[in-house]
Amino acid sequence: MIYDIEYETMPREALEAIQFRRLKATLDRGYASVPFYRKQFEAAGLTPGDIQCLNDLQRLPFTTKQDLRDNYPFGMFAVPMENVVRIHASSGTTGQPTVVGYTARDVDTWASLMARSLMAGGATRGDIIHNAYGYGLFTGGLGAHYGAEKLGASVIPVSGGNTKRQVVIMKDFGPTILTATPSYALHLAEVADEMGVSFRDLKFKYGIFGAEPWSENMRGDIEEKLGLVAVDIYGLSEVIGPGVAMECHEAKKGLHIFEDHFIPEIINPETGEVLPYGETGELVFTSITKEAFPVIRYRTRDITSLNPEPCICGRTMVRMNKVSGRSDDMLIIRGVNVFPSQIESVLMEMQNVAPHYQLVVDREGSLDILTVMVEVSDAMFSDEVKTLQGMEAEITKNIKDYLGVSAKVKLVEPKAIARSQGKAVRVIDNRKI
Ligand code: DLL
Repeated sequence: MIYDIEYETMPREALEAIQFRRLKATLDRGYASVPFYRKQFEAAGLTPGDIQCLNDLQRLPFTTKQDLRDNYPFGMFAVPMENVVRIHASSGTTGQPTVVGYTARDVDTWASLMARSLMAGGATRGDIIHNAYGYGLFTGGLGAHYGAEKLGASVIPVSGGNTKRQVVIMKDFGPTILTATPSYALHLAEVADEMGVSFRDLKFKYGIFGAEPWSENMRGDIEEKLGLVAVDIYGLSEVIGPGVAMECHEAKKGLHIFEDHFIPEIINPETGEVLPYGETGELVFTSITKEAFPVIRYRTRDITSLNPEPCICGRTMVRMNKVSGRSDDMLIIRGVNVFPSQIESVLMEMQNVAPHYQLVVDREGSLDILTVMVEVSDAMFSDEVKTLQGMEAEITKNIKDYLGVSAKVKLVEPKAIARSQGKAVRVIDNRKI
């Protein structure tokens, strides 16, 4: 039994009434139990009682990743440790990791959200789910696992890595849904191919891919190579993990935010001003049902926009467009702002380019130099017409034409770029070393 599905198609007014009730409970909890949030209220000269409608949320200060770090490890928990049943942490590639906690009810809420996400992505209880998200402190593996069980599907808890064994399992067990990062899904297909197994002959119907940005063109490439329908799932540890927003397989156009649990806002990252629907900026979330780790106006650093238009699937929950990148992943190359996913879009438009690339940024004097390393496909070597130099020139021109950025393009042999078992490393920034 999946709870809460009725919220997905609720008229706006009814949903907002529920949101407000839940928001109030969250603010009371934060104020009473987390010294950081009490200070935030005090700094704004407010108490929870001053928040009298959903719009009043905008009167509260933001919470940043730095605030979570300052309260490392458990300072943001709103319940005593004896009520915390699970702890996860973000990888923390830069600085201290962020630690998040869950009560038993939080774990159950999350499982329901993931069950709803899997359903939106095409899964049913009759499916076998090959779950190749990493199990561990990362929320992907266990998040998808609990959701799959809640849905009543059969889950194979294979995690990331040991890729050849995964191919054997996929062949023998006949899973119908693949959950993985998009980059690892491509790697699975590549290894399958080396082993003489065609992904297209396997039983997969849907792939539920997320945890990293992937362009629309990458979706096309994955769908063709893997012979499945690819849908996008979004989430972050600080807010709950995967299952904050999910694309429906009917439209595949933006991710429905589970607004019965999270209130989204889009802000101008420089000024903090709240932007209207349709405008692009930084995504901010307030959780309204979490017990152990409530977040109030948490700045995700993810860049997107919100779309309130009705969806063909019938869900009334607002959609966020595909995340183009994180504000801290944005490269500024000689004054031009560029996200790795924009480069990816250009690359994926081209023939004979493999979906594996890496961006290297160096500084020469006061100039930033961007080198795009991209693998050519095996087919390139049998292509008599195009030379490698010709192709490099074409990619350079396309990047310049579409993004206005001058990049050096370096074609590399198939499989030259390291594969990842989780999130792909797209940028090597030598300027920071
Ligand atoms: O990546 C949770 C997750 C697991 C989501 C499995 C989807 C599937 P973190 O490790 O805390 O949590 O990383 C969160 O990853 O702020 C985004 O920058 C990025 N991200 C997550 N999903 C997407 C997506 C998990 N669908 C950070 N598209 C977020 C683009 C994504 N970026």
